[in-house]
Amino acid sequence: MAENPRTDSFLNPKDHRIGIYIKWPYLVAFTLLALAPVAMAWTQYFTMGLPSLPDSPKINPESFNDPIGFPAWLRINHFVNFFLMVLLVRSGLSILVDHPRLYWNDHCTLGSEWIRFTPIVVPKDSVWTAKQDSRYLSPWIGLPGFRHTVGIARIWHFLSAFFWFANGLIFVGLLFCTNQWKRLVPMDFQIFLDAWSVQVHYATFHLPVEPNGFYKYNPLQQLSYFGVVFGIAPVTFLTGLAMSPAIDNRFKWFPYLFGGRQCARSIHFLALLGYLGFLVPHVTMVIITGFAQNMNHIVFGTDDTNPMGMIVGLSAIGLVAAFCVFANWFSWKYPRWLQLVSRTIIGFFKRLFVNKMESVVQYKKENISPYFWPNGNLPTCDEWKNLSANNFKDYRLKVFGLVENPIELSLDDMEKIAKQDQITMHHCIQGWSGIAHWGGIPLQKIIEMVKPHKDVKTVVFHSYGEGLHGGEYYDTLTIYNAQHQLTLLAFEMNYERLPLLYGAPLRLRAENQLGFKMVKWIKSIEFVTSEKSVGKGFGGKNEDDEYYPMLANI
Ligand SMILES: Nc1nc2c(c(=O)[nH]1)N[C@H]1C(S)=C(S)[C@@H](COP(=O)(O)O)O[C@H]1N2
Ligand SMILES: [Mo]
Repeated sequence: MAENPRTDSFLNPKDHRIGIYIKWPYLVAFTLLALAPVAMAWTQYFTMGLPSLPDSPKINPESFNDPIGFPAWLRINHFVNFFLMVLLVRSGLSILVDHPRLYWNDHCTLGSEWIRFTPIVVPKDSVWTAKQDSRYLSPWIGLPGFRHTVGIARIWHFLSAFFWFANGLIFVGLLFCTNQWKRLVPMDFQIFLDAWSVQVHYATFHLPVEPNGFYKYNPLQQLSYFGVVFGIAPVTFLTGLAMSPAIDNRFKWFPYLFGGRQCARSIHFLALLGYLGFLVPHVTMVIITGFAQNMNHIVFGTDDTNPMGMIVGLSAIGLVAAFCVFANWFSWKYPRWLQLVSRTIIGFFKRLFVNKMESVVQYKKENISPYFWPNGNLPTCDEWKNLSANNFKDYRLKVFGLVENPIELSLDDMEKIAKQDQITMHHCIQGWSGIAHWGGIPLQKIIEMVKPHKDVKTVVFHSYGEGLHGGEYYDTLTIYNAQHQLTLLAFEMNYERLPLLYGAPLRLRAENQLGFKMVKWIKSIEFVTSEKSVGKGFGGKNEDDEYYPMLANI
């Protein structure tokens, strides 16, 4: 199980240069947005002077009705949140650079990205696959780092997202079960005006007299905490869900709450910038407004200047850093364990919500993407080349395994049996999407013809092509997913015979799954009782080698 992440086959692609290239209108817009509150503050300061602030009366704890100090649950919750956010950000960055481009359109058309994290401008006249385009980060930044695979990064991201969400629910729940909500929720309009006055002070380098955060936050502080908890956090969660193929192809409106699947991905990234934009001033203020006392507030729940809060707090941050080192090491050494742990924990969540979602969403002809990213390597075997030389006239799809009636079908046979057309959105695990028309035979028709045995649970799709690290590309569907209405063996794309690059003669479409399940260049289909008997037994070439999930619906 031990594998060396530095070996060549894992440093894929070899060229993994990173850079940040943002289109200038966006750079200008973001800069203006960031500078506007500063410029407005200076203007006000020069024209009207410093605004007055509400005074912070000396608080007498005996007669104080609002929350006093920070109870243990809140302090623990704050630390758990910090720990999980570190994992989320590090794994999230690894996922981001697996398709290092962000768009505001569903199609991911070449050149339409508003920001890219790669120096590479994709050539328009030669094949450039999404896998070639992927990047990976240094382990100082990314989790796991080095290995290009998005599989492990997603495992960390989803595991931490799962606990982060639970932690967030507990936080908000207890906030309202106690009187702690009074610290955060704005109760009158005056607080917005006061927050602005505080901003004028900060932006012009005037530190106002701070209230003691043990009893009360300053207005700007309160609003920014409120914005993070009740604004950015839910947006992060929802835009994360809006990238799921099962959810998007079940509820069309959902990703369009954010403008579509790629907008959701862009907003998910902007939310990260939002957190960082909060974190930097937050930590700065904690340090400059009385570091020792502030640390005691959040570490021990006490209100004094004893250095113990600093010592224990900084040690806890050290522990988080140590865990990051451990997480990278564990990811390289025992990726299979991670895959199995995430199957159990994330599998539980998926069983509750997404596993039974059947795709229904279809698009119109005018929605078809002008460009569709390709993935995978064209088959190199003679068998496929010979078939291709003859336009696949001699191609016979072999359907075998635990079935009553094994069959072989030519493309013409399939077309005569049944032809279904669908225009659907494809979701690649790397992050890109695209809309295309697919024409082919519903898999259900073939299942009816071959009559699988009662104990068949899994359908295997064998390809003429090879995986990234060599060996037959294959994948599996559960018999349940194989019978969906939109599960199709496609021999047409965009109203023409399936092009070679996109999987000729035959490819799978399973719209509630991620792209890697949709085997191209299909050679044969096998019915088995369990995925364990095929390949390394994890349900597909990518599941075997890249630790991808077997049920790929988020
Ligand atoms: N045989 C084979 N099928 C494959 C792959 C591959 O590498 N080999 N890549 C998968 C992945 S990761 C995706 S996203 C889709 C891409 O399909 P496209 O090339 O039509 O965009 O094909 C899937 N099917
Ligand atoms: Mo993919």
